[in-house]
Amino acid sequence: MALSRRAFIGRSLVAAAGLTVADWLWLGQDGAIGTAIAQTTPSVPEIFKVPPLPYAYDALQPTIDRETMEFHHDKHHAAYVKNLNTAIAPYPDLHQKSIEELISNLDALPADIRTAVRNNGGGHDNHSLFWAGMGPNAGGQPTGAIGRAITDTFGSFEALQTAFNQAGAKRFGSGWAWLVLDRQGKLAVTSTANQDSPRMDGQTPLLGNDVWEHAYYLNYRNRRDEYLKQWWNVVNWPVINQRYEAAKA
Ligand code: MN3
Repeated sequence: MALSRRAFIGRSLVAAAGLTVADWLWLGQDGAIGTAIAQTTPSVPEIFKVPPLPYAYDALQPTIDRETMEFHHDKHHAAYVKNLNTAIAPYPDLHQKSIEELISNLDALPADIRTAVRNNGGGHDNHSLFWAGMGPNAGGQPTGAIGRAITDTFGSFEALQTAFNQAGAKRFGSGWAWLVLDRQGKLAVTSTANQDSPRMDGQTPLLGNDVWEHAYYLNYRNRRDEYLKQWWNVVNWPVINQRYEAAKA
């Protein structure tokens, strides 16, 4: 018995939407399927996940307000992860790779997903570093090996702050300010556009500040300079020091 036209179209749409047959049967009447597809997000495999914040949404107040943290972590970061997973879903060979491996060698990726991984893989890695590199009751002077390296390289912590804040302020449009370990194993201040990662240039990111407007606009409005200045109050130096020692090892 041949499938009716309705059944054929219905099954095709069910497959396209990632619905199960049971979902489709439950939908019932003609016409309901289109509405259901519009309301049902096709399932995206959870290859990468958004790491939970290691502190409460309001823990960084008054430097970063609760609402900014909620939207930034739960909406912005989640979108990068979902888009990254969607991009690599058709390529099982990529599913076991770390995010560092994926974005450190973009040329090795299939050409049709290179831009998506650059933007969304970069976004995932940058934000994961960002959350973990901040904390409540933080800030102050950098300690340990990173503290000594900062003094040796820049002359003082204040000189690093000045260079870093300038990098963030001068970044036109959206991007990041960074303290990195460069290819020669030396500390350096850089800036990247959009969600590009220092890893894409063979550098290791140690400390990054997000200067996209979504990171500060609710609280600081257009005053990016003020955000950059205040942000040092939430830098978690013990974590940054661990990254430095791991990168040097
Ligand atoms: Mn952001």
